[in-house]
Amino acid sequence: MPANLTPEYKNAEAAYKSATDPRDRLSGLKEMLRTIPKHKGTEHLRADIKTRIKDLTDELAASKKTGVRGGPPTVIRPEGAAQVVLIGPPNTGKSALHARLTGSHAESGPYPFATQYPLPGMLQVEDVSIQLIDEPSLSAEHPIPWIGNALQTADAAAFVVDLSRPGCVEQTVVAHQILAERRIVLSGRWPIQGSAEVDENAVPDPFTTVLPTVLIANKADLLAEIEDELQILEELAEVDYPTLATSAETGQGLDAVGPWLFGQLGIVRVYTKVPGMPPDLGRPFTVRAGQTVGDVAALVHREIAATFRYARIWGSCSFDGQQVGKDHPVRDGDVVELHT
Ligand SMILES: Nc1nc2c(ncn2[C@@H]2O[C@H](COP(=O)(O)OP(=O)(O)OP(=O)(O)O)[C@@H](O)[C@H]2O)c(=O)[nH]1
Ligand SMILES: [Mg+2]
Repeated sequence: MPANLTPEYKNAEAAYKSATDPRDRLSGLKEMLRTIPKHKGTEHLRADIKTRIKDLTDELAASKKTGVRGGPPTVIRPEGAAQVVLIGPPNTGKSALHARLTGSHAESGPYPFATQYPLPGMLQVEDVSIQLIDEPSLSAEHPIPWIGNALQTADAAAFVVDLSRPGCVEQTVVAHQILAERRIVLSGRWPIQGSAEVDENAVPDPFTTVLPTVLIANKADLLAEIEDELQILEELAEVDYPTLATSAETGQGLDAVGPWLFGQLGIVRVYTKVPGMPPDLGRPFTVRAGQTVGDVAALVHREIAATFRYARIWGSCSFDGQQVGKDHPVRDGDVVELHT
């Protein structure tokens, strides 16, 4: 049945999805409930929203009672060109990878559950940074109540496995079950391949988070070759993600991770310039493949986006300095001069 959701509801849903503070999320949910059309087609969705409101209200009340909730934050504010979470079974080398890739001091040890809270770090790829977050392991023995929330802000996931370990398949299955319970769905499809077909009439599920996922076969130094083990994992655990082989121990494959993520996320760098001045090649603004001059303007300043008239662009156009409108898609490396 078509959901016939109104723009008002869609705005409320977008606000909820982009909010990281629990109180903002709660107001987003309440607004969703207020604006959702009430008919048979939205019955399940309304029930879901009500459950989420109740859960979040309880959670907020509990944290008030105990004062500030103890421990470091569990939701990390996105920074840089994209946020990618390192997840997976225990002891696969997520923290070791995080330390090698971002220069963090992520605690890594020959025992499981060394990581208790998310740890952010920045992975530098040329002149952009991708935020990598080291997460606690996903396992039945050590449930993490907040993990579903923590993954909501991510743009993508790196699912780290240790193929040399006998329990790898089972642990991978369990980790996926834990994610499914939290309605986190991992997908082998990345933004650069274009977004999946969306059925306009289908009832959307704002509480399911789909994360493009790369399988990182870490500890590659412990296996002569990974192909057979990988095939077994793919078949038995029913996973089908693009795969990168790495070793946090020897450094094998680590240089490929950043450029791979940059490409598959469809990160597009745009440099801005002021009329009559050379471009600012210091720090690019980043958008995603398919985004436009208008999206860049919105990143630069809300005011500029609101009063935008035209842009001059160097790079993706047929001639340098060509005048374009806000719907012109930008390409990696473009220089844009915004006129208001
Ligand atoms: N041989 C080898 N050992 C590794 C590699 N990566 C990590 N290790 C070792 O594996 C053990 C676990 O590494 P961690 O980085 O703590 O793994 P984790 O996935 O973060 O594990 P938890 O957060 O504790 O669940 C440590 O003893 C690391 O030194 C690798 O590529 N090769
Ligand atoms: Mg760890």
